[in-house]
Formats: sequence, structure tokens, C-alpha cells
Amino acid sequence: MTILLTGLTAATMRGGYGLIHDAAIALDDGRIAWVGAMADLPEAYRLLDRHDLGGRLVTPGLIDCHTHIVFAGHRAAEFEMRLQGASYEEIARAGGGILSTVTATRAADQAALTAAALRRLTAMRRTGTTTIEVKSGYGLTVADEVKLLRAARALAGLSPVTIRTTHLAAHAIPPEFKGRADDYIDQVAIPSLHAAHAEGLVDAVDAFCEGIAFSPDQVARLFNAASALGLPVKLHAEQLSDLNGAALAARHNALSADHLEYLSPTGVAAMAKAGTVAVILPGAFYTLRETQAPPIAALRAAGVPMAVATDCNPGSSPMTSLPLAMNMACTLFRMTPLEALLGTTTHAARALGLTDRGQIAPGLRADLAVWDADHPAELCYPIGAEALSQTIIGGRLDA
Ligand code: DI6
Ligand code: FE
Repeated sequence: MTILLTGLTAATMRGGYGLIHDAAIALDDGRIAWVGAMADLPEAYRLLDRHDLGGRLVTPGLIDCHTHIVFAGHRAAEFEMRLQGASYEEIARAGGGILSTVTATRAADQAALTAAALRRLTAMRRTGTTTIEVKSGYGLTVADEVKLLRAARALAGLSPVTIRTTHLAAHAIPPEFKGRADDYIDQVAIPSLHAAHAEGLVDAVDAFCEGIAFSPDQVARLFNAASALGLPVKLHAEQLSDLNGAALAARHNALSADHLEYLSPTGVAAMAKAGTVAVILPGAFYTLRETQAPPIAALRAAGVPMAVATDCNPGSSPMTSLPLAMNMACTLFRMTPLEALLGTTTHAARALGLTDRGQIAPGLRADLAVWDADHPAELCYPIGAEALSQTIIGGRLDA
């Protein structure tokens, strides 16, 4: 399908916003063939079918590079417990938290998990998301982790949104391994990685490096297993305390280190040197009423690329909207609207190791978001009132 989008302002995200007013974008066979000012349109594209966007703003389709959308049940009771003063860690140590979602998720079959995740994915697409990373991590047995990754991959047949899957068996220590985290790594995390990889279900490997989860040594063993399979790694690091997780991730050439509220200057330097993306997750900060913000100014000064994601999960970030995450990144962390939009486009693509999207440029995938807005900064400041008009995925316009 070949079509010329006209009557638009393009935010190409090349060299800042890369704004082009009175622009046109030619789409050919799922790719962007040309973008520029209408006045410069080459002869070859003049006769294409035209679709006028009425002066709207067009950005790259948004990329949510950190989500946990495959799960059953909900955690509303914990929300109330936290409002009465219980902390996320206290609830986790008492066997709630992630483990309460594990109980519900183990009891659900693959089709039910896919159906539940599809509802979340549909909500995400309604706010401009066209590519999403999906983690496992609520199964915590070999069979259940594989089940979650299959459920995630099945989404690709039900939605045009690109699905990238991440193995996160090292998310929590299940009750049957209480006090035996090393055994869990050897008997579940690494074997489930091998099993899922053998089925082609794994694009990357993640872990939760934290006092209530896995130590840096345990994470390193898992990362070595990932490297042996040729899989890239990423890490939940420095969310609740500083265990030097980001530096560990950087040593393993991680695509990203995520959360980072307690990131130290050493961690910032290690990430800068390795080119590891910092994935900023303001939804979890907001939900847990954290007070220590990630060191945005230090990351900026060191030139670490920053992505922004929803961390959509039932416990610490029950949120599907990337524009809302961008709003929170600006208001809570003082990221600029430009940084926030780079964080859900160009830098989010890099956090997933994807080089074919994240900007509007010839040769890239024709994944676009069309907004009822004049300027991209308008995407960041409304709270929960996103101005999405439509998405275009792989060159296909929404019906
Ligand atoms: N950190 C998070 O914010 C999510 N996972 C993680 O390691 C929370 C997952 C949950 O609470 O269900
Ligand atoms: Fe997370």
C-alpha cells in the first residue's frame, strides 16, 4: 500500500523535535519512503493517493520499552494497605506484592492471560503506543515462565502493535525457594531461559536486582547464561536501594538499566561509558510515593540516553498511557518535554535494540501517531487527557 499523508506537522525527532511544518510523508509497503515540506515533494510522489490529516501533529509511534502486562488478578487491596502506611517492601516480605500476582497468574491458562494482556495493550494503543516490550516474571516456574512468554507472543497475532518479549524469571523468589535464591537461579531462572529460548520466545533477559529480590552475583550468573545464548540483557536496578546494579548491567553491555532512583555517580559513569540507556519509570515512583528521584541532571550531563516507559504492572505502576508517563517524567523529575518524547521514541527504540523505528525518516517502519495538537510539548502537559487522533502501524491507517 502506497499513500501520501498531507496536511500535517511532522515531529521527526531528528536533531531535537525535527519539526517540519506543512509537511508530507510518503508511505510505501509499510515503510516511510519520504518526509519533508509539501513544497519540496518530489515528482515521483505527486500522483500518490493522498490522505489529509487536517493540520494535525505526527510523531513516531510511541514505544513502551518496559511493561509487565501479562498477569492475572489485581492488587487493589495492597493499594489500600499502602495508603494506610504499609510499604511496598513490607508487603513483599510478608508474601504479598509480586507473589500475590504469581498465585493468580499460575492459576490462569495461557489464553486467559493473553486476553487480559490484550485489554491492556488495546488501552496502550489508544494513547499512541505502536511497539511494546512485554516481560514475563509472574510464573516463577519453568513451565509458567514459558506460558507467560507464549501468552505475550500470542498478542502479535491479535494486534498490529509490535511485541518484544523479555524473560524476567529473576523477578521474585517464590515461596518454595524461600531463602534459596541461588537454587532458584540454577533450577528455575536459567532452565526457563533455556526452555523459552529453544522455542524462540526471548528477545532479551531482565532481572530484579534488589534486597527483596536478587543479588548482583545472582544476576551476573543469569546474565552469563544470557550471553552464552547471544541474548541482550537489561536490569531493574537501583529502584529501592543502591546495589550497584546499573554498573553490573553496563559491564554486561546491557541495552538498558531501569528505574534508577538510587543510582550513584559511579553508576551514571558506567552507563555513559557502555552506552546503556536509562529507562525512567515515573509511574512506579508516583505509585509508591517515593521521594528520591532518579539523578536526571547527572544522566543528562553524562550524555546517557534516557527512555520513559509505563512499567505497566498490577503492583507498582498500574498505568497504560505513555503520554501520562511523559507528563509524570516532566512534572516529577523535571525532564523536558523534548527529553520525554525522545524517551518514548528514539531512545525507547534503542533500549529495545531496534534500529528500524523511533524517528520519522526514509527507510524506517511506517509507525506513526497522529495527535490533535500543534506542538509536541502539548503531548506532555495534560494529565490523563491524551490527544491521540489515530495510530498508523506498518503503513496501515486505523479504520
Ligand atoms: N519493579 C517494579 O516496579 C515491578 N517489578 C519490579 O521489579 C513491580 C512488579 C509488581 O509489583 O508486581
Ligand atoms: Fe518493571
